[in-house]
Amino acid sequence: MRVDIVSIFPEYFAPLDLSLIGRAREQGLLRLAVHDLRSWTHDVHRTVDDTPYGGGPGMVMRPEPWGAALDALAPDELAPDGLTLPRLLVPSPAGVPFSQAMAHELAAESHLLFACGRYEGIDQRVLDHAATRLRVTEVSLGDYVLFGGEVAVLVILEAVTRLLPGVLGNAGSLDDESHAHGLLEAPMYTKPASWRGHEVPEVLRSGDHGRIARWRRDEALTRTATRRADLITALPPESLDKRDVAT
Ligand code: 6GU
Repeated sequence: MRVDIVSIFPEYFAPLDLSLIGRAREQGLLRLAVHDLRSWTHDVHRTVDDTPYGGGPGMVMRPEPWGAALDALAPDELAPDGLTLPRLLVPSPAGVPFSQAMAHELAAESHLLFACGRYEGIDQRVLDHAATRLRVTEVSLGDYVLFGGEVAVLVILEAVTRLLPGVLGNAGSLDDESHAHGLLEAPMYTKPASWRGHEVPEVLRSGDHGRIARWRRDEALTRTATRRADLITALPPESLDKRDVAT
């Protein structure tokens, strides 16, 4: 997968050299480049923002540097099949909610482009123009406001990279995790069996794989019901087994 990030703070992305994302890059599973938006400015002050039309507080990112950046990173040449248009992602608290389902969708793309806005956002015409030749998605991490899109891109890229084939050693760990089946994951334990007066639940030490699976499923259901009732409501009824609904 190819990933390009455009930001006025390229230094934010230093952590992408580390850990599993760093290794995915070394292995060539992820071809990632970070670009400074100001390299597409031409004035002596390298200006990227201006006051909003219509008034109001704050500044808005001017369209010209963004237009030049997107022209350079997603040239107009369409693949013959027309299916490999790059996907432009614009982090914004006004976007559609990011989710594990979207992470899977993005992990199947061949080219992701991230446009990090700051201030009150990017001039809307940048997105409107980009939409004439790219697939554009404004995406939000949740109902709170960050200074800019940089941290959101780190989050989204981490969620996507771990789904790329070859990145996780044990692909089985993708199967059980929170959100994989629309439920939160059951609690996990390791040695020692007793620690500061807290015991590992007996069932997990029983060796009875049927009982263990049942216990984990019940814990996942209870956790999800208490912490995220919205996820229970969204479960397809056929995903519940007989013992899930037994009284
Ligand atoms: Cl994706 N960007 C910004 N700037 N703020 C956010 C967000 C994204 N998601 C939640 N708040």
